[in-house]
Amino acid sequence: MKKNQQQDKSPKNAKLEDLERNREYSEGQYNTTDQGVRINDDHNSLKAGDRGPSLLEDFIMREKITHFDHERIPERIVHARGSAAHGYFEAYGNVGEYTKAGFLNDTSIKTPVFVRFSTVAGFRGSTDLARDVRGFAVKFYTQEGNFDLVGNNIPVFFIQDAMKFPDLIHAVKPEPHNEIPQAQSAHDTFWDFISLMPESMHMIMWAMSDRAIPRSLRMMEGFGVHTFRFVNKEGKSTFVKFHWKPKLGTHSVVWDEALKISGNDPDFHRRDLYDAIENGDFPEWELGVQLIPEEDEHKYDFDLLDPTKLVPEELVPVTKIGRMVLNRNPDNFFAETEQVAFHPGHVVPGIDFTNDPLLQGRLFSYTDTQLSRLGSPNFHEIPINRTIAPMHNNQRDGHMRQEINVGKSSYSPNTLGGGCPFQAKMADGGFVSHHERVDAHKVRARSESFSDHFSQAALFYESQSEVEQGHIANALQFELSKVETVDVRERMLGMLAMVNKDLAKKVGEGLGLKVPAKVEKPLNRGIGADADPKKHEPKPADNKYKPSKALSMLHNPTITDTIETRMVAFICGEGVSEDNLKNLKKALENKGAMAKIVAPNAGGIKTDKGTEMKADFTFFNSSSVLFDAVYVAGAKNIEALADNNNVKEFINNAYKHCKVIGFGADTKKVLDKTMIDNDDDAGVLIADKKSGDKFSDEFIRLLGKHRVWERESKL
Ligand code: HDD
Repeated sequence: MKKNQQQDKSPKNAKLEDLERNREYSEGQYNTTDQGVRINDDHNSLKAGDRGPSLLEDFIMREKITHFDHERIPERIVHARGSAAHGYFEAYGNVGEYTKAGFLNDTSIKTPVFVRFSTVAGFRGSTDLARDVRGFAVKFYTQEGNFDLVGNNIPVFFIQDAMKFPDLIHAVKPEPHNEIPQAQSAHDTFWDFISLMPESMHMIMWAMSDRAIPRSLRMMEGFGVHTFRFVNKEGKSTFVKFHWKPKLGTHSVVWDEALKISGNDPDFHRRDLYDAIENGDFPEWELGVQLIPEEDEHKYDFDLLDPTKLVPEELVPVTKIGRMVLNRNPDNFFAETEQVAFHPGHVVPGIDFTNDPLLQGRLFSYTDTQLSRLGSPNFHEIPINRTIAPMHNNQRDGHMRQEINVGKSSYSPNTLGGGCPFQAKMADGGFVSHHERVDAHKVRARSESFSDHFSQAALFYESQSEVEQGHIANALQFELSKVETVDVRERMLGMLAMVNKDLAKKVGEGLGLKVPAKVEKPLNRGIGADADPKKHEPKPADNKYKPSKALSMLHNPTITDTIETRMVAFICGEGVSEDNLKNLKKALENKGAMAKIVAPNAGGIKTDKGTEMKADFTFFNSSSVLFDAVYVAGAKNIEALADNNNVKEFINNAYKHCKVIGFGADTKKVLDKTMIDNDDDAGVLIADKKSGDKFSDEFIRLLGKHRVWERESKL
């Protein structure tokens, strides 16, 4: 059995079983052509003499090269860079009153899932640590058909109407004349567009926060973004917002670290997810919902249909309704991660749409894009996309059709096929769209109820801790400093001032610009030809919301102190004291963290007691940005270790990035050569022979806090 197959600990996963019929195992097999003919040599082409021309009749060479020539398909227009995993979802069975969806009610089923995380703007080969929104797309293979929850790690979006999506993406993608910059929003066209789109301001606060540089895909929240509907057996609908809450907490890196990770390991997030699953550290999330009765649709001072708004958790709490575990890596990146096709319009009975104009446009876009990306309307037959529910209809033919439909009728009504396939009544599980009454004129206009663009932006900013607010200001300074057009920078300062004057001032200082006294008008661009501009002029944020703890990663009440799966670099030289090593290593491992030996060279080291230790990393091929904390375990020649420039840089970076740094007994000489100038510095721990468990306990406590933020103001 292959290792991957052992990863799936759930007793039965119907989707993995379904995929088995397409898996190909070459072990112990002959190499053949695509036609199954055994090949005796595919190293040499067939030639007229060993120095002569190649022969056209060489079907083996022709086939091999032709296939190679056509290996690539278009990458996704957005979310091109992604990583995915298989797993399962288990319902808690507490939402029957609101939805009839079987997979959310039947607690005896483990519904298979395939989850793809992504960045938005970068190309397929771009770095994982780009400052960007992360896609969080979940395909549930339910017994009633596929349900796709195609969300992000941020609960709101840049724009209110899908019609603006091509403009947004054209603005953020590399500029068309020189295709620069890759996977970055820090350039003129993006900020030109944003500075003219007040509706984007709430999302901008999130996108400039540390949420856009996660520590791990396993440590991100996920959101369905739009308001959807639950529909129960009686046909009663309830508005619903979906949330994913990670078991490991929500954590991020800092910007300087993100830049350095991009150089050290552009696959940092992909590797982290893959390795965690290989190691049996299966990432887990709880699915939560905010439920809003239909009668309360107009109760709030924001519109539930506006995707630039969230429903504060203080107003409507999140109820946990199930959990998702990812426990198996894909066998083949292309076949699974690349070919998976998500669609917000893939819903099952019990879940329905609302009139959110962003959602409505998405319902068109996702099938359409697969037609050019995957090449045919038969993309649903690709193994990773096909449902595990029975599938019968009168759709026929098309490129690469796999299904062999038997019988002579492919139309309805028919008598020749016995009237099959039948229409399913609601009682038989047929999908019936929610009977919403719609009575209106056709207009091209934005609803007036969508026009408060700044209050929730202010709510987000003001809910952050001081540290997080500082990071938002720094991010905006960085991004806008890369914008060459001064007018755009100024327009952005005006827009930020509508959110929070202090923030605008701080950003302005970094840019050497004063916040303009007057905001450039109009602020009601894009409201639509049929709308009345007077009713759409947005006002500055009016602080009508109370700060919300749930919006801050540092204040979040669900924050956890776990150190599970955290990586600690143990800096060790030849002859390192085994006593220095083993206590902390054992204590960390007992709590589920990992100690990684970073040694002078790849050959490893011998301890003072002669034990040979394998090097996981070297001073030369790694950097502290790849770890959560650093422990200087020592070396026999402590002076040489202290004088090693790579070691100094390793520690200095960990210090700058507010990580816990521990020094083992007799290693203080190393500290003295670093930028740490005060031994009592927060998060710098120095052991002596008597420290014992106290040192490990404190190290673990601080690691559980993720970062030592007190240090940042000093830096
Ligand atoms: Fe989208 C992909 C999430 C608005 C058009 N989108 C895509 C993916 C995610 C999202 C996670 C990657 C799926 C995967 O892993 O394959 N998109 C969102 C969210 C949005 C959103 C949370 C707002 C709430 N998207 C949006 C709009 C449009 C699109 C308004 C078009 C009008 N999105 C697409 C697309 C993509 C896509 C072009 C590219 C690849 C694909 O669909 O399959 O159709």
